[in-house]
Amino acid sequence: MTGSVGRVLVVVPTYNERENLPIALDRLRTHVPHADVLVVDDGSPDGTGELAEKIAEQVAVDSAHGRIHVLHREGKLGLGTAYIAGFHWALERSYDVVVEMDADGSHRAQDLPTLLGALEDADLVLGSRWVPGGTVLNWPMSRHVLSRGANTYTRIVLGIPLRDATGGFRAYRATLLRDLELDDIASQGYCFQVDMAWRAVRLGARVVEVPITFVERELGTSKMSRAIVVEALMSVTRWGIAERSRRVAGAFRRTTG
Ligand SMILES: Nc1nc2c(ncn2[C@@H]2O[C@H](COP(=O)(O)OP(=O)(O)OP(=O)(O)O)[C@@H](O)[C@H]2O)c(=O)[nH]1
Ligand SMILES: [Mg+2]
Repeated sequence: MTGSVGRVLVVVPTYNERENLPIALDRLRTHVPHADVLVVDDGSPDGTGELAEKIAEQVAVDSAHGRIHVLHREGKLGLGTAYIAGFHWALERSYDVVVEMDADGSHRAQDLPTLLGALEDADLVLGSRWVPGGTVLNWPMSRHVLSRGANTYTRIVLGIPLRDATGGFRAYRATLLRDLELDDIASQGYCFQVDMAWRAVRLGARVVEVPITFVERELGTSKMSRAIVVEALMSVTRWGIAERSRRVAGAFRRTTG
């Protein structure tokens, strides 16, 4: 898409999303018709990758819309590395904006124009469930508590002013992605999202949050495990301790030096 923010690529990672992907792609074409899409599929056993190829071929004849591309990887290598592969793909092809978006219907394509609009005055726009106007549909109380708790913990431990650093619906300026050291990022899942946002804040990037409506998936199964949540909390704690030690060491050097 060439709009006021330039050419847009929406990266959609998939693992066994056969039922959801056609709906997600259709909605993207309705709400952001000129955006290109890259599906990053990890050899989904349910045939999501082949289905994505078929849809890509069908839409290729329609030159008025953006194109759909598919990147196939060997096996389930994780959400974080799927995004990193998608980011490299986008940067190699000189896109101006790269969007992260799940395939399972949780991230609504109709909210994407708002994210892209906000990018005019930002380097990274986070779709946020936990700012005024943001909301989550169809979650049990336990998920609300977990997500809000994890985000409050992250905000305090890392000292960053973000309400929803774990969310995965966001838009990056390519210039910011080029400045982040992508090959250095080993985090997965929610931790990947926090890692990226925190690196952006530390670089002095303009990070803003806009409210979104997050809809719990109705079809297919979740790939997020308890282990990924625990990894995220442990990493945030480790980063927080390291950051505080750095600040204390800096203050000590200033008073003694
Ligand atoms: N390529 C790739 N995609 C993945 C992998 N794990 C998850 N995904 C995709 O990443 C997106 C987010 O995964 P979900 O399982 O929905 O995670 P979640 O949204 O935290 O969990 P739910 O709220 O239960 O849906 C979906 O589009 C998945 O298909 C992976 O290892 N590789
Ligand atoms: Mg999901």
